[in-house]
Amino acid sequence: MLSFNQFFESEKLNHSPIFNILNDIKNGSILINNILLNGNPNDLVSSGLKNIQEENVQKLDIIANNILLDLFQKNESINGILSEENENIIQGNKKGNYLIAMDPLDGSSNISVNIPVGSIFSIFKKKNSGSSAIEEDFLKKGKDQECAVYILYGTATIFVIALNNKVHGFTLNLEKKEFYLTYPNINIPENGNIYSINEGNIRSVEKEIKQYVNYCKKLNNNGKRTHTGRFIGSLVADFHRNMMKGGIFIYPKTSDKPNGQLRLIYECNPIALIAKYANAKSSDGAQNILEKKPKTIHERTAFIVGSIKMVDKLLNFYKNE
Ligand code: AFP
Repeated sequence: MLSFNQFFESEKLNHSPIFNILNDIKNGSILINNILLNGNPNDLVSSGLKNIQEENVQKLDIIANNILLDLFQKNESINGILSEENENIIQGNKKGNYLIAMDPLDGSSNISVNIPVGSIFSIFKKKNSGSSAIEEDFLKKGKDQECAVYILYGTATIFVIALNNKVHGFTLNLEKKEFYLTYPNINIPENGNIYSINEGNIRSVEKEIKQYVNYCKKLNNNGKRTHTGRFIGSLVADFHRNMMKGGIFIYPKTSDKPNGQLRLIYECNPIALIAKYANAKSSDGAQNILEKKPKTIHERTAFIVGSIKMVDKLLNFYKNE
């Protein structure tokens, strides 16, 4: 089984700036994983602070953010960083020509109850190097991403990457402190039977979402369910399960969150790129996620992602007005 380094050697990418960035992400995730595994859960939660989206900040959110920012700011290829935890963009090396947008610890409200969390990264090129990063540099369509990564800190720790039209998964060997290629060329089944949505919101979502959820609840001729509902509340974990088994994840607009809950640039775009390279599909109900041009760096969006046939089935409800 190829190690992380051997894989990039085999792809002849081991001397590329992108490899150095991925290596930083890998090292950062190993440090975060160590804290998650060895920390006292009570020390990891609730800093008493709110982030710029007015959400409670768990202590590990801050720790994870600092670990990653520290690594990225030492990387000469990285010009600027956008993080869920920081209102403004963080400067890197003026001469670098890469930008990173990240959610350092997604699903962090789950930490105290021992449920999987994740880190999400979007990596893309800056138009012109030699100048400091500005917000405008980050307002790119998701299709312009060079590479996307998430790490799932679950029963095992898995590093999933979308690069050069392919998706690969690496599993962390804790003894060797190294990731190994365990899931080469991941393809999301074109159909599945898992639907993931927070049904607590069902009364405040668009009628098309209600129609789709009702469709998922239909029984077959033998009176058995046709679909199964699964919602962890950690995007990375919900998406990963659906990617491996076939399914759809939906976080729609709700009446109290008219733009949806999830952030376009550093949550939805990287997951959408991974979905695309694994032959799946994403949308906000009206538009492909990867075609959306963000207007602000912390913009939210409705998010539908998963097996092609399931996403198409849902989108058909929008077409049949
Ligand atoms: P936290 O990072 O605050 O736990 O939020 C997680 C998340 O951004 C995403 O991972 C989940 O899919 C979604 O929010 C869950 O939101 P609801 O609690 O509204 O269902």
